Amino acid sequence: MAQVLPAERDLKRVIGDGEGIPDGEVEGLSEKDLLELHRWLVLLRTYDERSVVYHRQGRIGTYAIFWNHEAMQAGSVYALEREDWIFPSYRESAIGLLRGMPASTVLSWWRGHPAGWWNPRDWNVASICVPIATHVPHAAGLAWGKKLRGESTCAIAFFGDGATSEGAFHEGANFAAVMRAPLVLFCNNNQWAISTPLSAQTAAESLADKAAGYGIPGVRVDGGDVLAVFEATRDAVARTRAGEGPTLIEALTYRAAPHATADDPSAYIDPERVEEEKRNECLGRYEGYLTRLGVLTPEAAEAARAEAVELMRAGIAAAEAEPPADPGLVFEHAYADPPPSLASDLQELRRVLGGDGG
Ligand SMILES: Cc1ncc(C[n+]2csc(CCOP(=O)(O)OP(=O)(O)O)c2C)c(N)n1
Ligand SMILES: [Mg+2]
Repeated sequence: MAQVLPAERDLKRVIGDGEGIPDGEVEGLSEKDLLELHRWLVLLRTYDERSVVYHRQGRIGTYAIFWNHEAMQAGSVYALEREDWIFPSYRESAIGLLRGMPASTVLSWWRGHPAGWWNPRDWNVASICVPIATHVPHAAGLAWGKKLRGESTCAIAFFGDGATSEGAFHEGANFAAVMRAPLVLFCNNNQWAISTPLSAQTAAESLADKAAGYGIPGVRVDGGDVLAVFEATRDAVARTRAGEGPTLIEALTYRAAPHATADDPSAYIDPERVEEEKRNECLGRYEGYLTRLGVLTPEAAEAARAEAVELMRAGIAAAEAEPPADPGLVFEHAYADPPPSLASDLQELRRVLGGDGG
């Protein structure tokens, strides 16, 4: 019979504030690990900030900003093995970079170019999921399949607070729990689903509480604390590998940027709360921790930034150097027997684009 563990009320934290709250430490992480985690955070932060600029320059399309979500992404992926599967939502679009995926691939995705669609098997990173929560059952199915094959690989699915109201979340979480599938359910609770606040999303006291309904553990972690996220995910991964099934991790943060480049949050968000969050953003917090520990020098931080900026410069250049895609691709793979109107639509599209399809 499923054992129902009580949801952990308190937020797990490792990083102190340099004043009254002391720094903790995570067992098993060497100095090299700590610096690699820093490099990952810088890579994601730089990717995000440069992407907003590229959007404004008209070089990528609408873009889902993940500023201040980096600790949740880097901390959790660092707890995985390379064979473990990642199921990202649009908020984790660049998570493949942490596995060595070229920046040009992700930038191409945001340019709507086919070069942005990778083979998930190449990176063990599933396609970026835009429909809310529909990837949770996919992740549950893959994880269950790995278990059936006797492999020790697990999967992690990333989704937002809003996603926990979706049927697909429920179906995926319930199925994975019943099958004891090796799945980590990672909720980035940034307290907004576009303009819908958490208070209008759920009557539950915490999202981690929902785990009790599935008979799995629910843990709450400070989503701005990369080390606490790492530790919570490492524990959840260990549970999956021990055959104990899924864990729901609720990583608490606050969205400090617009939902996406097409959003104007001034219509609904409290600007003071956003400013407070910005002052406490996750990369700065981690750099403070590493500096207090004597592990990070300003030169090393600058070198990590320079490396990431160069990666982005090369990435956007490579994405822009892709030859234009054939517009016919838009019409392919949707119908076994395409209706005749599609042929005339395609003809019209080619005409509008300049005859040669480009
Ligand atoms: C099935 C579905 N319904 C609605 C949308 C439109 N939509 C896009 S983002 C979003 C909010 C999701 O919020 P949350 O799950 O909290 O994730 P966050 O964007 O905050 O990371 C919605 C409703 C969608 N993409 N898919
Ligand atoms: Mg959200």
